[in-house]
Amino acid sequence: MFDKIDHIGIAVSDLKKMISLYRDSFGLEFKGTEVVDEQKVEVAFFPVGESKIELLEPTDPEGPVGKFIAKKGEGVHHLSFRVTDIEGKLKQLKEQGVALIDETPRYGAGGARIAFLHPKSTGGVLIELCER
Ligand code: CMX
Repeated sequence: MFDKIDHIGIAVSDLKKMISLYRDSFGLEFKGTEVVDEQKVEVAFFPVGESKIELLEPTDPEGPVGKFIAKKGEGVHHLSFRVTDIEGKLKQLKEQGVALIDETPRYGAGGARIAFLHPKSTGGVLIELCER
């Protein structure tokens, strides 16, 4: 079903400060930032092995990450699994009774096609499927 962990998304309220932590203190390679209007976030990328850390700062308090920080504070926001045939995977998961947030994929950071599963059916973890 899933090939590998594509990235871990972490909600932050001060992207500049957290970029400095991950780049300067943790010594990770900083690959730049991107504003993803559709998700109302600015994302900073840090490859780690085969996966990435994505720091997510809300660009709008009413977006999903803005609401998350207001409710729960900063922290791990989602886990993204790399897949092939994202439509087929969504169909299989739906048939197995998993609640989908996205019935069809949309576009995320880096031009990836992404779709989310609802945390109510995944043990409280927001899971993203990601096809590149
Ligand atoms: N992880 C775990 N649980 C979460 C969550 C998260 N990231 N975000 C919200 N929830 C939980 C809430 O705690 C709440 O639980 P309770 O009902 O037990 O209180 C429930 O989900 C509903 O949350 P809400 O605050 O009322 O918010 P909404 O229902 O409006 O939205 C969600 C929740 C998950 C459907 C929405 O955030 C969403 O569609 N997320 C997908 C898109 C996204 O997160 N994009 C940002 C990153 C994009 C990128 O990587 O580029």
